[in-house]
Amino acid sequence: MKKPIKPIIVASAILAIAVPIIVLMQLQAAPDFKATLAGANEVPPVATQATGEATFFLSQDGMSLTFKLTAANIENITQSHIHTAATGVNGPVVAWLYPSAPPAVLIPGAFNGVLSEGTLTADSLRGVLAGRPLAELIAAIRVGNAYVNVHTSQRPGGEMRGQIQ
Ligand SMILES: [Cu+2]
Repeated sequence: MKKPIKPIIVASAILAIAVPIIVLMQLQAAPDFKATLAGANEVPPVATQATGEATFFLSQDGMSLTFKLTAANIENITQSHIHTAATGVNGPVVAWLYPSAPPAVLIPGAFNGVLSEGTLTADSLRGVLAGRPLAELIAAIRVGNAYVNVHTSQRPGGEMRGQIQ
């Protein structure tokens, strides 16, 4: 006759499985904001195979914005920024994503992968947001008034763009 399984063992086994899953879920939490980049989103639209994605995680205290920017099927990247403007409108640069500060730095030839990773703070803000709190950029993002774009040597005005949402 089998011994009954002790409840404490069952509880331990459940915890042993559940805790790592919960930790993993937190590590892979959905980003607070995301931008999907394509040539069609540029103003005017650009015919290109290039695609990209930017993800943003806002810190608990709202003082820093961690980002990761990937790009694919693109050539001769020179720079990437956050600009402020609504969909369909071009606006000024307010933060640099690649490189982290001017001047632009050409990556010759094809590029596929992580273009840039970093953390933006109030000190990262430029142009119309220079000297302003990070909360002003976050407010612009929340109302759909900010976008990421990637510039190339063949498309200096921007080869692909995505509104941050
Ligand atoms: Cu730009």
